[in-house]
Amino acid sequence: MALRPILIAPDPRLKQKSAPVEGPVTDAHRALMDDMLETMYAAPGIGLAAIQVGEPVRIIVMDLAREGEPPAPRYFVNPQILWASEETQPYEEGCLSVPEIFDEVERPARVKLRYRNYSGDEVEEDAEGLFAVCIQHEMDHLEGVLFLDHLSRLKRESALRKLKKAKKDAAETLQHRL
Ligand code: K1U
Ligand code: ZN
Repeated sequence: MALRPILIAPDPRLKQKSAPVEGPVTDAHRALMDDMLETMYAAPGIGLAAIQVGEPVRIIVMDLAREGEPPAPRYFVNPQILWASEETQPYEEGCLSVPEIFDEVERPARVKLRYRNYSGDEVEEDAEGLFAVCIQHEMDHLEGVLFLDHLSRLKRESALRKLKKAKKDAAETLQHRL
């Protein structure tokens, strides 16, 4: 297992659409999922899409266990939303690729999913609450969409300015140290 660097917006790779896993789920896919999970736990976060570590494939990892609960890793290969409720719910979202920015996004409250798991078995499952929020956020990453894209233009542009400044400051700090 290895920690992988997480891409930070506005990295253009985060805007690309990820390709489906063709054929069976292999040991190479499982090695990527293991790396992603380790990277997500270290961040720390509750979800991660493969494109956030630079791999444009339709793979997501997640762990929604609360503090003090045993780890509950989950793996989603080629996830699809089969149904979404008309009812929506707001949630204050964050993103490991958009550090230190949080804002409310409104999404369907419940979704029905189909995906393949770590073993490659096909699973159908209903999601609600934080699970529904997180899987929709992560599936947006597979389409090259960030939670910022759900916000008003004003909020999105202000967030992107903040991110660009933080990147510039970090590069300057690094240069002063060399
Ligand atoms: O970058 C990501 O896609 C992961 C993101 C997932 C997410 C969070 C909240 C709403 C929707 C999707 C995160 O994990 S951000 C960090 C976070 O939420 C968290 C970190 C530590 C403890 C608890 C939560
Ligand atoms: Zn995210």
